[in-house]
Amino acid sequence: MSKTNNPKSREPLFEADRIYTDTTSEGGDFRFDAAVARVFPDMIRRSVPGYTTLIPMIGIITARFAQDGTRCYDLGCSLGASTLAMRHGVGDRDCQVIGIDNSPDMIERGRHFVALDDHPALVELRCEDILDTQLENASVTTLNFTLQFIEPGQRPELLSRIARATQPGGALILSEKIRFEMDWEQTLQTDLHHDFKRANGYSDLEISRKRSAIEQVLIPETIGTHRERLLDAGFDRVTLWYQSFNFVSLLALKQA
Ligand code: GEK
Repeated sequence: MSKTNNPKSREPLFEADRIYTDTTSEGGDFRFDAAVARVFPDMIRRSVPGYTTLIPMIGIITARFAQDGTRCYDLGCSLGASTLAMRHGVGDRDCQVIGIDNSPDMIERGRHFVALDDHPALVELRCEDILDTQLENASVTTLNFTLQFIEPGQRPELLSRIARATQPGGALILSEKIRFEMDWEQTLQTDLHHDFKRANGYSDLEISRKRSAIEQVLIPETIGTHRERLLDAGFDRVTLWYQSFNFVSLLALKQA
């Protein structure tokens, strides 16, 4: 696949991810800039095992927990794939769906995807830092592979703010790349993830260059750490609802 056309503008909506094929570029830490935003749908589908399954499931979970008269937040929404799944999950309930990302390139491109989706529920995309953004009256919040990019020391406060903003009976969907306590498990699951990337057409060089670029900015934690911190933050129950290799999604609930 190389390009997917946007029928309205004839501009490609996204391109194939070839970012780490260029061995002449200097490298440096991974950033959510214009080059990444341009290839993002292809990059995330080929890099995150189960991403294309997770997105529609976020719609199904939203449909169960969204409440009339509340907000549904998608924090770190990128191009709005999970935001749009939440929009469809909300159905005809009176909910406002708000996607937030601090990458202007993501938000700008995300607006095109939202415009192409004709579901009537209200969607707003905001270019803001989720560490500063005001959260209130939430029934469903999604952090789909976003918390991993937040500095670990800042994670407890963010999760507490989300829990405080969540109505009784509301939910947080938390998807993350994780690490494992046992060395053998960490090695095996990482190898399987790399096999997945290879099967999706990434070369060994691309895999190792991406790994070096991302390892300072994506800090994975164990499932145990996530569970404990969600409970400390003010959620009452946590269940693991999805796992594919070292990628998981947890559902944290506030009692009704
Ligand atoms: C999806 N949820 O397609 N404030 C706001 N946004 C942030 C911050 C921050 N402090 N830090 C990182 N981001 C999406 C995929 S990608 C996951 C999410 C990935 C944003 C960042 O700009 C990027 O768009 C997103 O979090 C993470 O379901 O690339 O692995």
